[in-house]
Amino acid sequence: MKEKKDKIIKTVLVTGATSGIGKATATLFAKNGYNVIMTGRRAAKLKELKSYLTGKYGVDIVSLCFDIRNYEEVVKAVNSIKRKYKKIDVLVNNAGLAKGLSPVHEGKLEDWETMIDTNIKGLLYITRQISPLMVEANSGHIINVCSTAGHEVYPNGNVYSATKYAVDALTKSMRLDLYKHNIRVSQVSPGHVEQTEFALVRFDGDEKRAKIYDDFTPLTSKDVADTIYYIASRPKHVNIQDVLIMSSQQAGSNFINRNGRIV
Ligand code: NDP
Ligand code: 8X3
Repeated sequence: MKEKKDKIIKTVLVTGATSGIGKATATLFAKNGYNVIMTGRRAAKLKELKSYLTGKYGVDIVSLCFDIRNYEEVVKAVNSIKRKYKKIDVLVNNAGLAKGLSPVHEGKLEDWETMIDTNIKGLLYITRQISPLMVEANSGHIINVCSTAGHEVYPNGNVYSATKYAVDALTKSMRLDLYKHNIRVSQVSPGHVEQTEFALVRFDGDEKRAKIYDDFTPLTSKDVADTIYYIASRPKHVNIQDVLIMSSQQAGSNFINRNGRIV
């Protein structure tokens, strides 16, 4: 007779789940039976996604509304879940953005601060709060969302690229700090991704400038979510360190075949 085993329910924390890659990732983990803690600044979007995922997949969904650039807000948010979630199995460090696309001599300081504070300091703030729980549990998996821009530069991408090079360095160094605690540290580095608000945010809501995917087919947010879930679902002895992924029409940051979308 087969022994009946209780199913172990895992918990994932996804930052920046109100749109794009984070939303697709939160949805995919919920679909696969994970309890999902998701974060972002837009309360209405979190509420809408929470009600959709709870209704559709019947898993526990917690939404935490805070600005990842503010360390006090990060600490408060993580403290609010610590009693219920002693163990976070997977942390997806996804919240991030690009602001502007200008040569360095014309760049806006405010844009630079926003990117550095969100993409580097925000990632560090949440990691500082969640990684001790993983060390205590002697298990866990951190998956950072980097970019092709973290591996090569392109004209006017200066500070955004610098923040993603920093993410790459943090992925590598966090792995050195944490592998002895049985914690995997991985990274996904996508090229252009649609079904996101990335371009709209980069160009300050200018819809015309944000139309950058009309003449080629980029990746979708689901393609990246699938990759993140694949990384998270490997057997415990396997750590995928980095996945550099681009659409078939992109060969590098500076090489895109813009001769029409794939039909
Ligand atoms: P979106 O703009 O669709 O999503 C960004 C997410 O980050 C949103 O949920 C947003 O939530 C959150 N976020 C931004 N700033 C903050 C903040 N200060 N505090 C809390 N949350 C914040 O873009 P993507 O899905 O494309 O971006 C996700 C990640 O993927 C980013 O790290 C980006 O650099 C990376 N990436 C994107 C690519 C692309 O072409 N789209 C390619 C390669 C990497 P809210 O606004 O509610 O706070
Ligand atoms: C987003 C991709 O090429 O716009 O990280 O920097 S790119």
